[in-house]
Amino acid sequence: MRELVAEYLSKKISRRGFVGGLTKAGLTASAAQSVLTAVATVSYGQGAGPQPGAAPAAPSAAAPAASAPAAAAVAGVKPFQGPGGAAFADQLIACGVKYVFGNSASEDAQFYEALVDRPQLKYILTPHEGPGAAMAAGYIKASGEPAIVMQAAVVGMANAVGQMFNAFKEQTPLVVYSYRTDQTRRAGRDGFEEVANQEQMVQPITKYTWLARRADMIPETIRRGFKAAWTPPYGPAYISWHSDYNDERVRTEIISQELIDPRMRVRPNPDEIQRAAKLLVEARMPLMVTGDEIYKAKAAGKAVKLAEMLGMPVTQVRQLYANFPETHPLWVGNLAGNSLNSLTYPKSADVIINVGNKFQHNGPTPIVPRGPKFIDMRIDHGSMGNVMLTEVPLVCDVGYGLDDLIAAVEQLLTPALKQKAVERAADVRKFSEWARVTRAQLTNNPDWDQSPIIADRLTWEVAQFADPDAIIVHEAGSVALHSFDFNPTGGRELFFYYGAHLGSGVGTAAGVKLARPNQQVICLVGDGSFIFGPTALWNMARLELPVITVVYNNHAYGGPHSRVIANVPGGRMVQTGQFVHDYLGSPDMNMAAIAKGFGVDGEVVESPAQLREALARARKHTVEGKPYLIDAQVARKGVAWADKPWIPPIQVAALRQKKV
Ligand SMILES: Cc1ncc(C[n+]2csc(CCOP(=O)(O)OP(=O)(O)O)c2C)c(N)n1
Ligand SMILES: [Mg+2]
Repeated sequence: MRELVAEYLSKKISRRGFVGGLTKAGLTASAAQSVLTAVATVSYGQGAGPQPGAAPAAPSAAAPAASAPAAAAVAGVKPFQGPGGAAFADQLIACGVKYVFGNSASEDAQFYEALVDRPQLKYILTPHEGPGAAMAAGYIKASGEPAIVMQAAVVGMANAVGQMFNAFKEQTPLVVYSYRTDQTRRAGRDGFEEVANQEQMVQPITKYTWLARRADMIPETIRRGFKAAWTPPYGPAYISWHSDYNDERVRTEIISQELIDPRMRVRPNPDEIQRAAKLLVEARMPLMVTGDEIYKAKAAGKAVKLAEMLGMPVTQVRQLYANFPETHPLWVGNLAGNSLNSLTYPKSADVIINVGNKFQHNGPTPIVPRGPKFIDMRIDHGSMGNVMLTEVPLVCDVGYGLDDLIAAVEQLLTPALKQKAVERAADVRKFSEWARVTRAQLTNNPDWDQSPIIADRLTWEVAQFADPDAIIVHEAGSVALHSFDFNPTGGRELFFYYGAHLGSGVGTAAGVKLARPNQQVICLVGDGSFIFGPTALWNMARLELPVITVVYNNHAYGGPHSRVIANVPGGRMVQTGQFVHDYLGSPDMNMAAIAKGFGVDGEVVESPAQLREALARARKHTVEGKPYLIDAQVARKGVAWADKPWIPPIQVAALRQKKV
């Protein structure tokens, strides 16, 4: 074999002759192919040109790769020669990817082939691209590690678009790939699965999209996708190439992602930090708004420290995560309205600091009202100054920003100012204790013991049941979350649905559990939301991801029901009870039966007592490594719900002439 290699390297024999010699020497065809790849890599590293007798030359295979320097080894840069699909796999490994979330794509054959000998890259087959992409996003969010979603051409991509939208809104670094079925020698002919400019379909909901123009550009395209997604502020990227590039033999470079990461972990401008610190210490009533950049930067402890130094109350505007401990005496609750003016307390903040919130404006009123001075600290500079006036902009990684601000405030705090902060903290505590007592009155609801269960009781029971460090994935429609006392500094964590393309909950929970196998994961999901994406249950069963899924099954789109009435109050719909858009009963869907079909045990519960027993069974299952689903029958609440809601009278039976 040594002679054979020497002959091949010195170009005495062709590639075909080399492989033939190896098989004659007793190697299997695939083993011979691996040896060829390994030897070819060496020869490329030595600066050898194209191989004589190589497979029929596609233009890019014959020409030396423009981007590939010939020699000198550089750490983290590996020369590569082989099929485009194998370059794809190697570059993913170099990007730090461990999991590929995919759906069957025949023309990725060379990629699948490459996986056989690359066990470090694990492929998770997801039977629908939507929940599959949600699973990838859940994994990325809970692990902080890169992953890729791949699917068949535009047909597969279209199913994942909803979750790409969620990733865009939630700023999740999700990288998605699908090939173009139209190959280079037939593109533009309106062929099978062809649509012009496929990558443009997702352009408005991605940070970066690109169609590679040559097979040897596959690794560079992947690197740019990951760089764009993982450079703060994070967001999804979409990469694509013609499917024949996966089969083409290429000479190119595989480069470690670290070597191209701009490492945008930015410290704030020191002058602005001084101005911010001065405003904060001199404030009569400062107020902090927290946001998801805190969770992403693991900086919740620092946010607590800054709040405590100043005796500053803390709130949050709609986000994905809980970014501040909800049991902390300075926590005054989430903002329910459209403006900080609508907080019950404090009523008169004169300095407001935002730490890492993107601010979802759902109304014409600016969330930060005109008047108070506004310090805006975040890396997502794009929306700064668009709606609200910014007195002090602090563009930075919020971890560094909080460090610097804490140090600057410390310098300025005199004993008198410290005393003021202590008094203010006592005032805030009075409010937060009152709010806690008020919230606890929830259990006095006259319907508390009712069957079907009221949503608040269901949430409360799950909160009593959940582990102290449980992760709650929440896609339970119009259900108001309470009683969990989330705490990002080591207690319970929240993964909410901010993007609101429904059908993400079950997939997200599966991905979160994959990333955090040692924490209890509970998925709270509305029946309508659940039915948009249950296929991830099958992944839970196959991968033994012991998630507890609780479906709030009111057999309805309860939220849309109430919102339609709010939009057309007292109209014909309310008068007649004819709502076409909201009732999912008759027949009632049985989510436990659906779960069984995916290999997940479960049960339907009607009463609070049954619920407790079901939760105990759920725990038993998860301890044994099995997922479990509880289909909780929940009361329909809101105005104008009939006991038996009206259904549009579309009677096909009357049209049926034949018994077929
Ligand atoms: C993919 C998708 N389709 C439609 C909607 C519109 N939508 C918003 S809430 C909702 C109903 C959710 O129902 P369910 O999960 O049962 O919660 P409930 O309103 O009953 O509390 C729908 C259909 C959406 N957000 N996403
Ligand atoms: Mg519902």
